[in-house]
Amino acid sequence: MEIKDIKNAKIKAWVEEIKAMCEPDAVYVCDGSQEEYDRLMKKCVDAGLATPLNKDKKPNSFLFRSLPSDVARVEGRTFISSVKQDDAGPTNNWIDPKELKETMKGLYKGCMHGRTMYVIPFCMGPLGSPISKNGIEITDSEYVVLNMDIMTRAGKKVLDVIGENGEFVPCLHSVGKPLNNGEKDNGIWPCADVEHKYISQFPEEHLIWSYGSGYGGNALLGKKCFALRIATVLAREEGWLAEHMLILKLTNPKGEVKYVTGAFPSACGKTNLAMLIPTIPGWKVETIGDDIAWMKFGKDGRLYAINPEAGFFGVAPGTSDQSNKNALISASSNTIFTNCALTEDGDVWWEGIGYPAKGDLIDWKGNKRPALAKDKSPKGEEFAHPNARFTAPAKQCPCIAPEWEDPNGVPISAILFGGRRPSTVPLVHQSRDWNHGVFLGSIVGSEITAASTIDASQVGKIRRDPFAILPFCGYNMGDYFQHWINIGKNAPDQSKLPKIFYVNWFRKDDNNPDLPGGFMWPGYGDNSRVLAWIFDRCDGKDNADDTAIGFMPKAGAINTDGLANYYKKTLPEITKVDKEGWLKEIKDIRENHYPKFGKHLPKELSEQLDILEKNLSK
Ligand code: GTP
Ligand code: SPV
Ligand code: MN
Repeated sequence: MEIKDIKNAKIKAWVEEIKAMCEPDAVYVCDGSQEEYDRLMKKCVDAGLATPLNKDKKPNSFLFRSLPSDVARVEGRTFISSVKQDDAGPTNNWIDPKELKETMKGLYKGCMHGRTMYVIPFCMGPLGSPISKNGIEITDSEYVVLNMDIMTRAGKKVLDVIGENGEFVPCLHSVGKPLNNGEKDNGIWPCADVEHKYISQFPEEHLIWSYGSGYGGNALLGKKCFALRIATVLAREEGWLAEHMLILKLTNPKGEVKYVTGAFPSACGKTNLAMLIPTIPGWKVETIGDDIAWMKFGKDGRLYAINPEAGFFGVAPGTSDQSNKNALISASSNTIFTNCALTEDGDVWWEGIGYPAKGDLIDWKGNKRPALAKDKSPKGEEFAHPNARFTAPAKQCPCIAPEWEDPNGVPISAILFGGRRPSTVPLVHQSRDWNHGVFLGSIVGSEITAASTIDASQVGKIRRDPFAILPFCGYNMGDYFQHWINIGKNAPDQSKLPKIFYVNWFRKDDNNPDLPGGFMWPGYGDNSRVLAWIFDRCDGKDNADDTAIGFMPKAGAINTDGLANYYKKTLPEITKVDKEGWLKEIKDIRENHYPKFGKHLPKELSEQLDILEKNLSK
């Protein structure tokens, strides 16, 4: 389609304005058809940017390789450009919007020379849902168009929904690599140097400008930029929640159903939990979403969640038949792979795929190397980048719940928080009430993973990542805590609020040679044992002890049937209160974490910290 096919005057004017600034060779409005997808993919293959995979192994699937400077989100180059710095808060990078726009306009000027400018109308959430929101992404990257086609509902149908007067969030993206004088990409992933990358959100205008990166959340602007950074702002204005959470449907052996959301930081197990295959008989998990949840109160006073996305942008390494078979099946056709290794027979491979590769591999940097006899590689020598990803349509997931596109969403019974904590935080504990739950969310910490940094030396260090939304909150995190407190306070019916839990699959004991990876809990499918306890807690079952830190499983309340003996031995250790550890935790929260928020820290949270300290000293 062309600009003249756009009926909405506001969209048309904006597209014309960007065209004049970026000076593309051509402008194309995406209709979202299969023909368009195939044509753009062919363009990528012809430019040497995409490799078609073997049709017998991965039908209609393609591999892209990016550059080492463009393998993950760039938090240091991500900005919340609010009018006042105080509104961006202590955890976001801030530049005055006037200054940032001047800088970025300088970069955008003529940045699409030699390229086509694509206009992608997209919807976050099921079309026609009262919770969904529309956006228009302008980009000069075919890779982005192709990924947005899988990750969102995109194309002409969304222009029809927006109509002549509907609202939309304008999202501008350029890879920041103009092609002058007939220059070609020649198989090299286009992007700008790190210091010229800008992932900018203008919260007052509900506007996104991204420049210089073609990767993931930096470039697929519906995801982190819109569905979290801008949506957190909208959610606060409108009284709902936009969260970095998976959504799953849990069915017990009696056929009773509960829906659960979970906020874990990047690469900490959301996709895995959302698609889990329970190891305890009779239980079933189905997927609603694996990364983002938008939640609003329904007429019945319960909190309802939708998944604003239509696909999975999932971490490839570590995904195997054993760990996440459903993700592998989701990505077995019609999938885009990024930074995975390529096998001799035209399939993809990554560390932790469950089997060694044969012969030579082309690694994610494009180098041919003989495969190792195992499915692990030394750090820094991986064949697939640790943040290699698959982009797969959600509808291909074998365990997608039939109601995953229900425009009204699903009613949430439990909210989980979690992260990679090698010590202190137990396998599971439950908050006493809503505010205690908000406290638990506010203190989430985790080891840094390859998803959140392009600097490998940072990986493994522990940092606080409140609500797992640290890199994705579009306003002052202290005010975000207050918003969560207010949601509880103003809930239409307090008794119908979801119960809040803190889980940790990642306790470690490196001195126990029995434990694979040093993990004291098997994780993955065995997390169903914890989900079952949580399910029963939501029904008020008497299966918990009231401890200093909250409700914890009574001895024997976690089903251990079929669990390896060495895990039965570690279980008491990871289900008790580590008093020393928590006292250190309190000291760190009091001295380093909470003071950052100054007057924006809700008094309810300092009260919770005092209560915890008092409980522990009893
Ligand atoms: P983002 O897409 O970055 O937001 O990540 P995510 O939270 O969806 O993480 P994902 O489920 O893709 O998991 C990332 C990594 O954690 C993978 O390498 C998994 O193998 C590993 N992982 C997931 N669940 C578990 C678990 O229960 N135990 C252990 N030890 N590792 C896990
Ligand atoms: C994350 O980092 O949390 C992701 C991947 O889900 S990205 O979309 O690149 O942010
Ligand atoms: Mn994520």
